[in-house]
Amino acid sequence: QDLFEGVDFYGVDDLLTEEHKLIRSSIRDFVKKEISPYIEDWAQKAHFPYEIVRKFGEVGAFGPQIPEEYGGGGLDYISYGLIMQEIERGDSGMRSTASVQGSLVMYPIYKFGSEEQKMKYLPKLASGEMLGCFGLTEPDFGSNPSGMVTNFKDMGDHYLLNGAKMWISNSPKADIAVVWAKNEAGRIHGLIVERGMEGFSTPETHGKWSLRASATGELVFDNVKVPKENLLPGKSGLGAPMMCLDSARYGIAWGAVGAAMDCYDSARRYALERIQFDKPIASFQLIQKKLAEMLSEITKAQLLNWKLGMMMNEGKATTAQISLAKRNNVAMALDIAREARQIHGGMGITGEYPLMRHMMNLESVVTYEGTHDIHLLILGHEITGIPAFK
Ligand code: TGC
Ligand code: FAD
Repeated sequence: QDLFEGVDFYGVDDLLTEEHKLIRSSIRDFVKKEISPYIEDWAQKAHFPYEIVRKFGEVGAFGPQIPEEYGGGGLDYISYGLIMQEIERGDSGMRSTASVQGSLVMYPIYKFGSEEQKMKYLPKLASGEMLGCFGLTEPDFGSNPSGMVTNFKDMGDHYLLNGAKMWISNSPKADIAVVWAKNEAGRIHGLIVERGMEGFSTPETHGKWSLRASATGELVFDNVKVPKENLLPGKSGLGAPMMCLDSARYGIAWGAVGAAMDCYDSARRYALERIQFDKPIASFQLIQKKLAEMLSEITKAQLLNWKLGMMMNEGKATTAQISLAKRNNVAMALDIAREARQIHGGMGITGEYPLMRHMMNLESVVTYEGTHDIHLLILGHEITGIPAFK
C-alpha cells in the first residue's frame, strides 16, 4: 500500500496557494491509484504502459503550463513543478513521458509553431490522443548538439530529411517527433515529423537498466519527405531547442525532489520498523545521521524550486539558474536513493521497495537534459564569462 503523505519540514506549503495544493493532491491521488500499484511490475518487465498516455491527458499532466485555448492547463510554473514532483515520486520514467510531451513537444509547437500547427497538434497532445517525442541527441552529438549532422534539403514543394537521433524518450510509441536538423546553410530548425511518413522509423532501445518503464528509441530518417508546412517557423538556431530544455530541466528539478521524498519516506518507515540488536535501527546514530541529512537536502531543494518557480512565472529565470537547480536536485536525489537503499539492507535491492528503481532511474536523469558536468560548465560560464566546453 502506498502510504506517502509528502515531506514538508519547513512549512513550504505556506508558500503555495489553495489551487497549488489541490493540483498536487489530485496528482498524488492519481499516482497512488494509477502508477504505484503497478510500477514495479512494469519496470521489472521493461514495459511502457501505453494506456497511461490517455490517463495523463485526463488528469492534466500534459502541458499544464500551455494556455487553455490550445488544450493546456493554463497553470503557472509552480503548478507545473508540483505535477512533475508528484509523478516522479511515482517513477522518473513516468515523469519523462509527461515532461517530454509538455516541455519538449507541446512547448516548441506553442512557442515556435504557426497557428495551424498549434490548432492541429496541441489539443490532441494535451488530451493524450497523440504522443510526441523530441529529437535533439545524435549518436555522435550528445552534450554538443550544435555538431548535429541530421539535415534537410529544400526540394521546392517539400523538404528531404536525412539522419538519425538516439536516446529519444517516447520514440517507439510516438505519433509525432519534433526533430532538430540543419538546413543547407547549416542553420538548425525544428520540423514536425509524423509516424507513417515514408522512410521514417523508430527502433526501440532494449537492455536499459534505467527508466525501464519508459520507452526509449532512435529516430531514423531515410530520405523522408516532410511537407513544408511542418517546419516550425518561429525560431531557428540552437537557441530554439535550448529554450525547450530550459522548461524541461526546470520540471526535472522538481521531479527529482519527488523521487528523493519517496526514498526518504520509505527509509524513515523502514528504520522505525526494522529491529536489529533488539532495537529499531532508527535508534542508531548513524541511521539518524542519514535521515537528518536527507531531510536537510530535500528541504533546501524544495525552497530552491519554489523560488525558481516564482522566477519562471515572471519570465526571469536564467538558463544558469535552471542548471543550478537541475544539477543540485538530481545529484541530491541520487545520493538519497543510495543512502536509503543502504538503510533497507538486503531488502533495498528488491522490488518490494522503490529504492533500487529510483536509484537506477536517476542515473539517466543525472545524464539527460545536460549531464551533471555540463550543468557545472554552464554555471562556470555564467560565473567567469568564459565557456569551457571546447
Ligand atoms: P552556445 O554557443 O553556448 O549557444 C549556441 C546558441 O544557442 C543559444 N542558447 C540559448 N538560447 C536560449 N536559451 C538557452 N538556454 C540557450 N543556450 C544557448 C546561445 O545564445 C547561442 O545563440 P547564438 O544566437 O549566439 O548562436 O552553444 P554550445 O554549442 O557551446 O553548447 C552549449 C551547451 C554545452 C551548454 C549546450 O549545448 C548544452 O546544454 N548541452 C547539453 C545537451 C542537452 O542538454 N541535451 C538534452 C537533449 S534532450 C533530453 O535529454 C531529453 S530527456 C527527457 C526526458 O526523458 O525527460
Ligand atoms: P556525451 O556527450 O558523450 O558525454 C559523455 C561524458 O563526457 C559525460 O560524462 C559528459 O559530462 C562528459 N563531457 C562531454 N563534454 C564535456 C566537456 N566539454 N567537458 C567535460 N566533460 C564533458 N535526448 C533527446 O534529444 N531526446 C530525448 O528524449 C532523450 N531522452 C533520453 C532518455 C534516456 C534514458 C537517456 C539516457 C538519454 C536521453 N537523451 C535524449 C539523450 C541525453 O540528453 C544525452 O544522453 C546527454 O545529453 C549526454 O549525451 P551523451 O550520452 O552523448 O554523452
